[in-house]
Amino acid sequence: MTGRTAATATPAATPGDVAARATAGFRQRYGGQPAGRWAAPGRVNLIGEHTDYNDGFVLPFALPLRTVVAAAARDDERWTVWSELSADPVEFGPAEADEPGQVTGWAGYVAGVVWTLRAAGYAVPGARLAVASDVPVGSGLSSSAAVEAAVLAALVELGGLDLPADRWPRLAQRAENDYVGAPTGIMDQSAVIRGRAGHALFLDCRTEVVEQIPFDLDTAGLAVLVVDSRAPHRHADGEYAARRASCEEAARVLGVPALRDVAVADLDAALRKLSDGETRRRVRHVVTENQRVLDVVELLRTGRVRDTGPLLTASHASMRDDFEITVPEVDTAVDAALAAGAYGARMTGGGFGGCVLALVDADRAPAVADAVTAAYAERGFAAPGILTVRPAAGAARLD
Ligand code: GAF
Repeated sequence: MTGRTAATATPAATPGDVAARATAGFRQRYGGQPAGRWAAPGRVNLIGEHTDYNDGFVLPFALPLRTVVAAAARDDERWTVWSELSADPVEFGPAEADEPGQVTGWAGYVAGVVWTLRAAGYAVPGARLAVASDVPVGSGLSSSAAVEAAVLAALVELGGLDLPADRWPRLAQRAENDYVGAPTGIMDQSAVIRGRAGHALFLDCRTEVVEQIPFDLDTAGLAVLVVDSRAPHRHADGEYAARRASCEEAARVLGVPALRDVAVADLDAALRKLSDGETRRRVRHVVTENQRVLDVVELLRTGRVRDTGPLLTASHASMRDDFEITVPEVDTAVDAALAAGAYGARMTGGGFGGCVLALVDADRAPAVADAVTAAYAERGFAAPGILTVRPAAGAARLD
């Protein structure tokens, strides 16, 4: 369930709407009925930012906002894909699918999935696909991973491919890294594929071992607010790649396979080996963030959900001051939420805009949302979008 707080104007779409839109799109573009509909959600990350590509720990959860793909196999080796984001369908065949980057824009994520499956040796069925989505694009809620996962689920089933779901995140990540060309880690694909309702997904990004950590907000009388900062993604791609390169270079200098191998207890000694201040700050963020994930997991295991708040806020300070990936809009949302009584608040996702999450008492959610909206108005920022969310299920066939 997703609810919009009093501070927002647009009513939330019901989960059934998006599936109906995908089916209607399929009928209208292709005629006839789809063979099935497959859904995958967006995600937020409770904590563990820029730790995934450092072989570290993350704790995301899947959102109730979903992308739905209505699809049917076709007899030839061609893929036609329509999305409600664009007027005309895009069609491609093996030549474009086998050459990374040939299909661009949103359809590139679909072609990337076809590419990753074919590159792994699977006989991917040709298909007609219609995509509808409630996951906002460009808000840092992993709309691209949602498309990848829903398309993957559809093609695996339409083709009867022998491919267990625990292998999907790595394949979807490859689509994004090697076909689309975005050097992301494995968090988003894991969250949207392996997420479970009522749980946060504790993922060790080195081993891909997951543990479902109960995250029952209702019983605790809590809510998670997700604030879309509406900040434009300024240079996000280049800055993300620069952070990743800086972390990898630091690991090389420190003589470890990845920054995950630097424990908090060894941080000071590690920092002394690094000559420039910026790299030291990057390393300090990653090492302390990994520890914060472990600490939050420990608190959740013992039911101390409220006590996670200060760790969420410390994560934000680390992203702001050490990793330097926040922008005034997200800092304003965090500060306003905390001043209005949130237990903790932080930017979630890759940074340079995107969303903020805040942990609040459920009955305070409207007041905190109003406070954030008022702080935005005072600073002259475009009004934020605000949702309350609960952990939802990962990718699945709908019917
Ligand atoms: C983006 C990436 F896609 C993830 O892999 C992760 O690195 C995240 O930014 C930052 O934690 O969402």
